[in-house]
Amino acid sequence: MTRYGLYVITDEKVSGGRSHAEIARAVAHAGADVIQLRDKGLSGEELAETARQLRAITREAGVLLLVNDSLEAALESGADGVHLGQTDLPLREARSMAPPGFIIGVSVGNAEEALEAEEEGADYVGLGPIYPTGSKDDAGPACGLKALREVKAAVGIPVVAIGGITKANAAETLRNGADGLAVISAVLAQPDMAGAARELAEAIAQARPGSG
Ligand code: TZP
Ligand code: MG
Repeated sequence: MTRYGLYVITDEKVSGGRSHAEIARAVAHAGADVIQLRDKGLSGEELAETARQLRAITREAGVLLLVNDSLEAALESGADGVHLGQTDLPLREARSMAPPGFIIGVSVGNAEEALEAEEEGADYVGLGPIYPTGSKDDAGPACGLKALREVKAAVGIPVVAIGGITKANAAETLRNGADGLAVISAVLAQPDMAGAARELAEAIAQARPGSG
């Protein structure tokens, strides 16, 4: 099964201007299992071009590349998959346009949405914000660990937790059902992004010994 362990989302504002490619280069060999390219300010062509750069970096490192929002940019760049929100392209439509094995993740806010995503063919769900976050203006209130346990109990596909995750709460988040931890500021807001990624990857490995 795909391993979502440490899932790093790129954001050039939170990184203090360091580019998507710089972020990817820093974390690709520092324990990231997945890199998601996320930039709501780029045009479709700019997003596809940036995704192509990240494809080269992630392929060489053996890291999964997902593109946020845009199935087109994901397909054009040869990314491993796409991450869709509740208001993006409907999952069934995306699935019908994607090649076999293409990963589709969906953001959910509760168990009901998670179940629906699973039934429609999502490969994983992203649940959040688990904790308060400053990295997404419209993230809404934190849903907490109870919602994480409920989502984990509702679906059989992997659950990626997002929002306010740090090395301090990583173990607790995994204990409450997360299969992967998606982070922005815990890695990108640090001067040493590679070091921060390594510390998080280590926290994840320690919290689930033997889980590969
Ligand atoms: N979706 C829900 S919370 C969030 C996104 C993209 C932001 C997560 O950023 P951080 O800095 O890891 O809290
Ligand atoms: Mg989206």
